[in-house]
Amino acid sequence: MVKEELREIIDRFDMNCDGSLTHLELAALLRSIGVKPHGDQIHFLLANIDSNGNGSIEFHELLSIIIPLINQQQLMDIFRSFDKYGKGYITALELA
Ligand SMILES: [Ca+2]
Ligand SMILES: [Ca+2]
Repeated sequence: MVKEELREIIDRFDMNCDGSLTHLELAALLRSIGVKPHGDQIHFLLANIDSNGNGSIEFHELLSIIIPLINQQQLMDIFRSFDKYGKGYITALELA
């Protein structure tokens, strides 16, 4: 359940649809949940999350860092912030 929601969130910010997040895409994701990291902090985060060292955040890398940090309720709140119509899923319109 949490995985699916996280997947939706990642897809939302994966601008070039390659299935992973660059530091720019990660920055956009963080800003959307109210975190405004500096460039240095983004690079620090990226270096910590990017366990295979390829310079971008794959889904499983984000999952491994997010799951211990965030409880399901917080994740649901993030998800709902995108789910403007309260249908329980994010429509193409909301992503536009
Ligand atoms: Ca991407
Ligand atoms: Ca990686």
